[in-house]
This record gives sequence, C-alpha cells and structure tokens, in this order.
Amino acid sequence: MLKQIIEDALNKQIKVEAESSQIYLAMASWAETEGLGGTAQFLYKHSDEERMHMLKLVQYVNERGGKAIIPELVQPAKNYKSLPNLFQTLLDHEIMVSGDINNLVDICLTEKDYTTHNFMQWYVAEQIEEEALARTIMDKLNMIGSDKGGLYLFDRDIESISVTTGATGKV
Ligand code: OFO
Repeated sequence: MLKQIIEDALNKQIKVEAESSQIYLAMASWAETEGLGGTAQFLYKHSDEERMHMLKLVQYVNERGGKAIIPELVQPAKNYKSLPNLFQTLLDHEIMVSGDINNLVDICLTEKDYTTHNFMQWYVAEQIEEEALARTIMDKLNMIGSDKGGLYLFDRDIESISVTTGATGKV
C-alpha cells in the first residue's frame, strides 16, 4: 500500500508526463505545418513515449493499491519562433522534468519507500538519455545556424532517431 504522500507525488508526476506528451504533440503539429516532416515524426514519437511514461506511472499507482488521477491539461504553445527555439524549449522542459523526478526520488528516500524508489530508477536513467539527446540536437542546430542545406539534412536525419535510440543515435 502506498503512503498518501507518495501517491500524491506520483500523481503529480503523472500530470507532468501527460503535459510533456501534450507539449511534444503540439510541437510535432507545428513542425508538420512548417514543412519539417522529419522533425514532426521525431516529435510525434517523443509524444508517444511521454504518454508511455505516464501510463507506466498510472499502472504502478493502481497496482500498489493507490488511485491514479488522470489530470486536466493546459493548452501548450501553438507557435515557435524557429527550430532552435523549439528544441531549446524541449531541452528546458526536460531539465525541469529531471528536477521533478529527483524530487520524487528524494521523497521516496525520506519516506523509506524503497519499492517506489526502485521503480523510479527507470525514470532517472531515461531522463539522462533525454537530456543528452536534446543537448546533442541543440549543438547540431547551433552548428548549422541559418544554413538551409544543413537544416534540410537535419530534418531528414532526425526522423530516424528516437529517445530510445538515445544520445547514441546520430542526428
Ligand atoms: Fe521526457 O520526461 Fe518523461 O520522464
């Protein structure tokens, strides 16, 4: 049985993951309308992965005798100034999520809930991958600058990577 404080923290994280999925879905849709088909596919996949992160938490809370709460979501941004602006927003968002995951891990330790602590290790590892990938993408975009040919190749190549192929995948 989950302690209330752990259940509340997990439900808070369910909302964070659901919002991440929603934000990346909005980013994907924006990219698609800008003719950035590869980037759109990458972001659609990323959105699905965040939904999976949410689902894993929902099922864990319910399995442990808690009650998962499916949250209301705020509408994400509709527009981005540029591709670097979009990926900087994504990187900043992932850094924020890593902070949330660390807080949750901290609560598990304080409350001596070692089972949830163990469950959360998957998220800790996942955040390292996601942040590393977002940083690699930003480095690439900074190198490309406003070179149209470079942006074309970037958009073509990014489609073939996903967060699970991770920082090791080439962009
Ligand atoms: Fe990218 O955040 Fe989930 O965990």
